Amino acid sequence: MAEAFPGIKRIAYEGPKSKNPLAFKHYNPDEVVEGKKMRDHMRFSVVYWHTFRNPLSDPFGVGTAIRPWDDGGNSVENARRRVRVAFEFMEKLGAPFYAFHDRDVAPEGATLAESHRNLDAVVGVLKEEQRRTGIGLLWGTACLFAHPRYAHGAATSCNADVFAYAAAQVKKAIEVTHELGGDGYVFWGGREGYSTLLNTDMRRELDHLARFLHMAVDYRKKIGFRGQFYIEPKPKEPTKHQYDSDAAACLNFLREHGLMGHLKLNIETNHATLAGHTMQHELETAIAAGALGSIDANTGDTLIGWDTDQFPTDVYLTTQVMLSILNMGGLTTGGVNFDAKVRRESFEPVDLFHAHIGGMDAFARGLKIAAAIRADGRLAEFVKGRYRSWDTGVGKEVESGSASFESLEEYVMAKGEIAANESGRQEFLENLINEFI
Ligand code: XUL
Ligand code: CO
Repeated sequence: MAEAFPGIKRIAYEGPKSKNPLAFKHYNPDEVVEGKKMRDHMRFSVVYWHTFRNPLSDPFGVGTAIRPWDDGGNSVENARRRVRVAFEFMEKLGAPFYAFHDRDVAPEGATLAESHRNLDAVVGVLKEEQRRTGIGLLWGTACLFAHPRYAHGAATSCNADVFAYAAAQVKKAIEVTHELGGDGYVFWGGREGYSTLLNTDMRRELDHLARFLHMAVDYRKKIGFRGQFYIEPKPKEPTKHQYDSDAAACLNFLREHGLMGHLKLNIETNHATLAGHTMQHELETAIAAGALGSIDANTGDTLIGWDTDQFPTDVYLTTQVMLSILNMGGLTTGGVNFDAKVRRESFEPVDLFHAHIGGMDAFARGLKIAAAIRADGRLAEFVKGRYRSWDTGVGKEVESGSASFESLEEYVMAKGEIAANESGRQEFLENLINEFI
């Protein structure tokens, strides 16, 4: 097969002074930061859906993407050819991982059996290309939102037959993820939510969703799939309210239904901001529960209120993300997965390279800056010092559980009014961060 990206060689690290748009200025995979290679810190992953299946259409117009290798048809042959192109791209980019939905890689058939067969026919090529290149599957997932059968949701559909169909589809998607040695499997609740509560039995739908996830956990054990399960929060779009609206809602759901420990969270920046939170807030919420697994790296647009899935280029953002990840002790099964798409106006194949190189460089800078902030130590020291009243005396008694309302009343009666609070020093800390950016 002829090269799909002729003239583009393996993207090399050329350093910050390079003016070559097809080179990394900051991402140097073998460079060691805090005792670990950059490639292992980030575990970059390319998404199949946006990078190889998105025609770049929008609600006002058809796709603009120029993809000479793709005949635009829905044949298995086209799907198999596309795999070769995807791996050429990822190999040239130097991305160690990728992620897919079942229906991104292979066409849906007229029956479930035909869809399974189509998937198997493409998985064979994926396997071959993984072996040839050493590129691994970060996670697999099932598309439970595109087909009309999922109009009312999948696991939360009012129609039990749809629930069954979704279960059968996910069963197969977990099997192929396992077959491809995937490090994880994602549950993003596509249409698991509602458009109006007038027609919705919320209690019942949530119970069904929990039952679905328990079945997935049981099946994963049964077939010996050891990859990590993730749930991906998103507040709205396509439905008005998605049940997995944010990290806190997901954690509450997992706890309520006995699923904590079975699933971690896959946090996406644009979903965080749609939920009215910062990415850092969502990460810290997940980390506090010991449940941050992976991230979908992208960004929204402050002036557009939907999931624009843009490539991350804001170094302040990537610094915050990497600071949280380093403080947590790093990613293990998870990675920095570019759930991002080029703009409709960026329709040439080379734009796919520019986009990913930019995202990888932005994260490499974020990593280096976060490591420098940690080495400096002033930020962590400030936060630790701010809570020092909890390390001894009455604070320690509260934290250890030995204090009560009575003991605290006695303490305050003897002590009198609070002597002094200290400044939170927000501006001082903001300036401190900027010293490193
Ligand atoms: C949708 C989204 C999904 C998930 C995987 O907004 O983020 O692509 O990441 O289903
Ligand atoms: Co995502």
